[in-house]
Amino acid sequence: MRFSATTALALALLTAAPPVLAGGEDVVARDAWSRASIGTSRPGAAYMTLQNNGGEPVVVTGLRTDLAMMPMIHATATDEHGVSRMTHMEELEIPAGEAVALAPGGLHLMLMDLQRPMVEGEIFSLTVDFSDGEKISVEVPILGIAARVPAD
Ligand SMILES: [Cu+2]
Repeated sequence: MRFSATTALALALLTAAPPVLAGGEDVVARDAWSRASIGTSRPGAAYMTLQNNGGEPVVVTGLRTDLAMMPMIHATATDEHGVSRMTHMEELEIPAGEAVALAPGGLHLMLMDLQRPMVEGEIFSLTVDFSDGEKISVEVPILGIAARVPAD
């Protein structure tokens, strides 16, 4: 009896103690979505807003998902001839107390090397890594193939 009570208490303490987080806990992802794909030959795209509720800037340094071998952050820019180009961003800073929107026509997550088709109605998990070692896990719903993604 005594042993099991102690064990139960230890387990309760383990599960109840919140990890002390800096960046990861201050940042929340909202409004995540993506679009269904035709097969896997072209990269997928995903969008979300990253809100930094903390008092320090945080920097996104990496993305991980089992859906794609190489998820990355792209920025879309349109030159003076109206030609849109996407550039890879190694890092993305989210200022203290601010939100950065990844949305069609601008910053977005590019899911390079899809491992399976993106099927409407399914949800995939994406882990966002921050420079301070923290991370958040985001559930991204896959919308219809006709969901508007004008710049991609
Ligand atoms: Cu892109």
